[in-house]
Amino acid sequence: MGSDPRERRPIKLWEIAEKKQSRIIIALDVFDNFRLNDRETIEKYSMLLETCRDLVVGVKIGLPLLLIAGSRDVEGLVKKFKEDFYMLADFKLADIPEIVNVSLKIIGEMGFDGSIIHLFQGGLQRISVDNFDLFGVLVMSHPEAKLLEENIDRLTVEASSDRIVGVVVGATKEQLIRKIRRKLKDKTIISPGILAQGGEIGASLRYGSDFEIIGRAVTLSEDPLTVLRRIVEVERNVLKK
Ligand code: BMP
Repeated sequence: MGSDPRERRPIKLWEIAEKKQSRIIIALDVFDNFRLNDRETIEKYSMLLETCRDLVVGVKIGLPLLLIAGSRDVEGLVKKFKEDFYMLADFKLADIPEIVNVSLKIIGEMGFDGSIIHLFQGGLQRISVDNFDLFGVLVMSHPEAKLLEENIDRLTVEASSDRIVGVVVGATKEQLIRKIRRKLKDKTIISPGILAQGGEIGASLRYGSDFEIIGRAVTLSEDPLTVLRRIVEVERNVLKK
């Protein structure tokens, strides 16, 4: 696989990135200070996605939104926006292959394009990935994620499976991004931890990551569009160099 984004997997993610000239995946989480009920939270995010249609490539949805809004409303949100965004389920699955397969089937039926799973449990060869993308967690962004880092070489071998299209590597661990980029040349690296966790905008892209995952800096902002425009501008300048 070369450096031409059109050749890279997941195809839909890279096609949207090319079209929008952006590398942002937005994380839709839920926080106490929203002071919204479940339905209002979905409506808030629906409005946010309408507003940032041209700037954001992917949408990452995790357990907090699923648990508060319920699977039916999350499915509605996913299906409403899946033409414009790459929809990524982040339930960090880690179970026996039979249960992972059942979970992935349901996640796929909800309209998601891909899913994040853990790698440490093994059994990837028994996971079915027909028309569905899997991202493996390699390095987490929080400082305490030592067990993963101590086993990075073994997890990287696991991630090299053809069932895995991409890996999560924290934006706060720049040297590890560089190391993993060298080892997993054809995998898409997505990096959370920008701004709210201390990662500098665009820095992970400089070290070899492909997409930056951004949550609170946008979702808790009074002016998300201005924040997103600034991030896209910085990222474009990094990628030009
Ligand atoms: P924020 O930009 O608000 O810190 O959000 C980061 C998002 O990325 C959250 O949804 C979190 O679950 C996710 N994430 C992370 O922060 N670090 C990881 O190592 C893996 C993640 O999925």
